[in-house]
Amino acid sequence: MPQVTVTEQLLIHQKASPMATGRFTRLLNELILAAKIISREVNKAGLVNVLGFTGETNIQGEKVKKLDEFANSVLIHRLQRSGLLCAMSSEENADLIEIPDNLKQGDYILIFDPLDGSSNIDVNVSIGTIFSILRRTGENGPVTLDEVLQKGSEQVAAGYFLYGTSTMMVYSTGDGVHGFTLDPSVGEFLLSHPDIKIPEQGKIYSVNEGYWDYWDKPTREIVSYFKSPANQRKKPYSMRYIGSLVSDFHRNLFYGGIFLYPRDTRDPRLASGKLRLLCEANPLAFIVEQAGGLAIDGKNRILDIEPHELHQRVPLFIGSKNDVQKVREIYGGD
Ligand code: P6P
Repeated sequence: MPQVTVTEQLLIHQKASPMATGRFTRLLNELILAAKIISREVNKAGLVNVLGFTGETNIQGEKVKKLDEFANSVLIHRLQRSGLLCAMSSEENADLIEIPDNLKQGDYILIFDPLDGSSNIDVNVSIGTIFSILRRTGENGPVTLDEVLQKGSEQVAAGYFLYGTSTMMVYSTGDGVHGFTLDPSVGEFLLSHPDIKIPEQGKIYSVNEGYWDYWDKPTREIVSYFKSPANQRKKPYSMRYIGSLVSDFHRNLFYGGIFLYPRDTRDPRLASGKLRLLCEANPLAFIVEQAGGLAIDGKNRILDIEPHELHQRVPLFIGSKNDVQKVREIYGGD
């Protein structure tokens, strides 16, 4: 059976959209090229001097690893010159990344985490690039921050690249979720997982139980629920936690389950949790809902949250519908 490349898939989607101009297709192709460049570096990280730290820290107060910096600069350099964006926001950059005046502007806004899970880089654990695409709300001229601070439900597309045992691209444009696997021998992403659906009920929960003492009572009740075989289930869930959001999310997307990153009291900056709304929670929430799952902050749908700042953090409960509903029930949501 002839393999479908992601480029062919994008063209099929473009032909099906009467208003399509081809700009969106070109934007995703630029992202794909950037991901191939990042994948090449990630896959030889152990062999060249890209491991270790640059010595700087990013807006999140996290030590920046050389591959983080490399991935961030590849994405910014390529996408700034695409002529398709009017602004970008990266998890690594404090402020909005504008398009220099000497470069052509477009109508799209790209928000990304260049290399999520980077704390795992030096030990060969899967990491990934997460992206979210919005359309500007204003007509033209300099982009305002308000145009970027849109609810996740406004995303025109979202997805991630996973640099693991193979490099995968999983994305949605609002018409289901599709997975592509990079065939390095031809340098193409080939359709490997069409129309992905997450099981309604999982058997895995993913949370860093090391923070138990910092959680409030309902959060402990939630985690205890998934640990206990007594709750109308034959056996307890399995706990799987890689410490790389993209990897934990990707496994649960296929096997079913729930990923939890609750707020905790160990650090005032984490009062709303550790994960970022715009570049992590929103894109993955878009994907999981398209795959039949749910994503909430404990009570509210992630995609309904009105952002008020670029690096806003949010508690995240994401995965199989029935498991996330259980979280909402215990937190007292509707
Ligand atoms: P913790 C990686 O730094 C990250 O942002 C996510 O990829 C991951 O899920 C989370 O942090 C892990 O955080 O506090 O459990 O180490």
